[in-house]
Amino acid sequence: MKERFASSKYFVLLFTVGLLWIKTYALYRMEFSIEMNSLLEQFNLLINPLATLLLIVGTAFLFTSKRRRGWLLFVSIAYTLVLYANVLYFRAFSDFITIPVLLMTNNAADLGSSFFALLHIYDVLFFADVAVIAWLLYKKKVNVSFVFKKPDLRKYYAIVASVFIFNLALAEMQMPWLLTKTFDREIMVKNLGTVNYHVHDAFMSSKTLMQRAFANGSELDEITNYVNANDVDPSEDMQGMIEGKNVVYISMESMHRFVINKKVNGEEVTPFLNDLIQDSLYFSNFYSQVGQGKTSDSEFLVENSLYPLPRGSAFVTHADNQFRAVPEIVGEHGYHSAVFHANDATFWNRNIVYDSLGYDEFFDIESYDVNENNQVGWGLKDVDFVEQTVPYLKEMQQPFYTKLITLTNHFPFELDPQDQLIDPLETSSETVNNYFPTVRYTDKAIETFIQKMKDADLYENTVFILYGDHYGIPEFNYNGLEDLRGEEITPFDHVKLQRVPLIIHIPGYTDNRTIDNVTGQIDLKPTLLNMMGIANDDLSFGHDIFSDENQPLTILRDGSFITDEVLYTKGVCYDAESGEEIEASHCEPYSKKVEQELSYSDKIIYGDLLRFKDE
Ligand code: GP9
Ligand code: MN
Repeated sequence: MKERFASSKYFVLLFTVGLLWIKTYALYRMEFSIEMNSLLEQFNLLINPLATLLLIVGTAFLFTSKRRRGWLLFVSIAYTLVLYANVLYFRAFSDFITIPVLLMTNNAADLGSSFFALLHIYDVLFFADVAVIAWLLYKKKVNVSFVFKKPDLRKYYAIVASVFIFNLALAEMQMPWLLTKTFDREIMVKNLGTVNYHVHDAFMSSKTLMQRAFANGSELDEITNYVNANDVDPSEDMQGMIEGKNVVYISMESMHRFVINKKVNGEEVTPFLNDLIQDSLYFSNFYSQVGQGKTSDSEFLVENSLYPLPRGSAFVTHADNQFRAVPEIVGEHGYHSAVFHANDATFWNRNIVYDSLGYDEFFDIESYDVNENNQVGWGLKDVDFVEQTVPYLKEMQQPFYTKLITLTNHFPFELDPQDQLIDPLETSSETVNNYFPTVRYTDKAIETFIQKMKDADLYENTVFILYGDHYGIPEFNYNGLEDLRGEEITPFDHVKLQRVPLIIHIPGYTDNRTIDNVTGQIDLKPTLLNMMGIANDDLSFGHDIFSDENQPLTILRDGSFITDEVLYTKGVCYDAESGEEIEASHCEPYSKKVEQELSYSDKIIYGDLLRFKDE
């Protein structure tokens, strides 16, 4: 009798957890079309609701037995409603709810009358388990009389914590950067579960909301003064040079500058780009200035001429800020703007940020035919991507301002054998070995794109700006680069490895040349606007790279900086040319400015200061 009582006392707890657990897993599989790449991922998806459910259902036993039934039912309903709200949101936007999204009333308005269309008759099944729980509690009067005594409670929490840590460890094993790069909501939900995802999101949102709440317009005056004092007159030669022409940016995934004009095993890595450079303005000292937000940071720099954030991605944390980005500005001059990127629209929060930046259209993975024959690594192969993009451009209202974001040359650099136009290298790093064939493949994709643009009669009237978004070889694979170079990679070399190609190709332009000045992604906005004949009256930290007055100083997100003469990183001042250590006094004149500029830019973003601009 005693034994039966003991075994039944956990019954209601475990039964409730079990039912809600099964339901969550069923929803993951049936509603949230979550991508599964390995058995381990499947296992993690299965176990990820467990710790949370044990924790929240377990709270019922902190209450007196009188309240316990009500609380158990309440928890089950609340949990179900959170899941169900996500289901409805996912049906509408293929995305999970975030706090900023909840606070964005226009999103709710978008849903509007279509709300009822999102409801399915079988949705009543979502609540079937809650009905069973209610029946057990109130009709069957199942036993809820036991109390957690202190030692039991400790054991219980220890079990919950162990399950959670086990889950987290599995997740970190697959995604080592999961907690620092919390940009992909599907990955968060897949690995940590819906509730933990929401807890994390709420924490992040409140943190940034506070900073915004305490901001006021007065800080903007100081920053405006700083920017004006450092402003340079844009180049008159280049002013309006491409007025009225279409603009196509190509963001080349993980494209280091060192692949340009490089041969491996006797073969060029980028034969097409090498030729293109002969007919283009080519910048050989152009730096990627990204932080943790990687590709999204490069986009942020290029569109806003603001620095990316020191932690996380501004695309994710400050998507709703007031910006004054290039798509919005050129839109006021009759341009139609669009982004092409064959990845999930929610990746890096693009579906939300692109609206804030003023983009008219976003052609995401849904706009592309992706099948098992044309994808590799992260998704649609670059050649197929550009081939499917040109017809959209052909239909587009002109002049257009567009951006294509390539994907195949992404870590870990996977490629099908038939796409390997050069052999992998043989260094001690698999990553470095595979990097060169995928770069070679992207080079071919860009060649295909330019050819298709010619075939579509779009080439002559379009300006092409190609840039690398950021480095491709992570530091932990530098051993392969060291094999290749036959020398150690120093902190000085590490900074130089942040250089990416910048190619401005203007069909018919005759003054093509290579420009060695130190420049960075932050400079593209003022440079392009001047070339388009549009005055840049906004807060931009970059400068027109063609201006005679320009005094090169390129600042990286970690506080490193580069001028024509010096390179500073990790507390050491170097001669920018030779890489020799020089006296700190050579770098000191810039240090204060660097710090000031980064902190001003952060203030603008954290305080959402541009919203005060017109006041
Ligand atoms: C994903 C692509 C890659 O859509 O932009 O992002 P990354 O990992 O390079 O930041
Ligand atoms: Mn990238």
